[in-house]
Amino acid sequence: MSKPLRVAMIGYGFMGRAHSNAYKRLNDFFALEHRPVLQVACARNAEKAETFADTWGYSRVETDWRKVVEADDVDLIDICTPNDTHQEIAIAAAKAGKMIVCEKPLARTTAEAEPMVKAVEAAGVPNMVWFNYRRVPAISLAKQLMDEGRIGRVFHFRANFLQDWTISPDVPQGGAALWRLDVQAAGSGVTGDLLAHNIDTAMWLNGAITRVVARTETFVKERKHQLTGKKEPVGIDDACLFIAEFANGSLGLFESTRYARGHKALKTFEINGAEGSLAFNLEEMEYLDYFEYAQDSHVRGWRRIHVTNGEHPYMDRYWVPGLVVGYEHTFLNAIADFVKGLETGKSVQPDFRNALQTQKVCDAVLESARAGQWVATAVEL
Ligand code: SOE
Repeated sequence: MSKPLRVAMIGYGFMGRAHSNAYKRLNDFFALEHRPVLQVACARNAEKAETFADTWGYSRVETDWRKVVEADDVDLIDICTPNDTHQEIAIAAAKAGKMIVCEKPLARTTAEAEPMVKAVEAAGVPNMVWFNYRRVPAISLAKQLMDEGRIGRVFHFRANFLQDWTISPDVPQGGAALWRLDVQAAGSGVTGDLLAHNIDTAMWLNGAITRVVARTETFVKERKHQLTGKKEPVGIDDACLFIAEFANGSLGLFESTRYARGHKALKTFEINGAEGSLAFNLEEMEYLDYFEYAQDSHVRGWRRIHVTNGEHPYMDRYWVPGLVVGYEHTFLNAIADFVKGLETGKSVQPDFRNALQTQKVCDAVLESARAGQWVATAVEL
């Protein structure tokens, strides 16, 4: 007999779709006791909530999230709203004893995120932040190889997240779909939206980042705000570059921008160690590149691992070797791990406390860019 896991989705954008798809397909691929039930779709706009609920199969709609977190027919709250609303919803949901899965970044700032961590820990409710890229099978394989010590002492971690969708000064800021450009709603620009992913991956693979020095830029200084209809100053960082020191003595170099013409979601990393290197590129997400120094020198070279075998992370759940999975499966894998955590009693990572560490690095990066100097992160891993 399966146990229902009644889900309330708060928000209806791109991430609401990605998560809804994951709930719907979960039991098709993973053998789990719990079965997600799409119970409530919540949005302030009733028509949008209805359309979303009809499309994805939610049983009912609400326009007030406060009613949703208190509802008796809901077990799990999924927060897919703009960043400025995460804190209030998460704290209320924790107080109501609900499980919570929250879109990244956890909040706009560390100060905003800390009470969220306290609330879920005080309530003892299972919680997770959707840093989905950890669940790309090739990135999970990189984690396995790092944990096996395959590349030895790490010297360098290099990561990018490049996009190009905000180059035109005619792109407005604020409101539906464009809240990521509005500093009030988002908290920051590429730092919280894109670099947070790179930072999460980096600290998962290579340990704590201890200090950073950063430079940010806002190329378009004013944009029309969709809600006021007026041109308003742009408060977000359009681009951010930073250098990092890791606790293990390695050096990090990170770059993110929405002004890299031609790139839509070029998320990459390369790690160089004494015994080898690893490289990943989201545009070819089924591959992990691995250089192994221990091979005889006449055959030594980069090897491309097609991460589709049954022994690769998550891949035994999907197709036969050689056949790939995609972006949407990262969300399936994430919710599968969360549900497995419920069934084994082992909390899933990244939880709120772990995601708080990424938030601290983001804050230190933005502070360093303002101050023009190195800033310590106070990360606790
Ligand atoms: C922004 O364009 C965005 O959708 C991020 O918000 C997501 O977190 C990232 O995975 C893809 O890009």
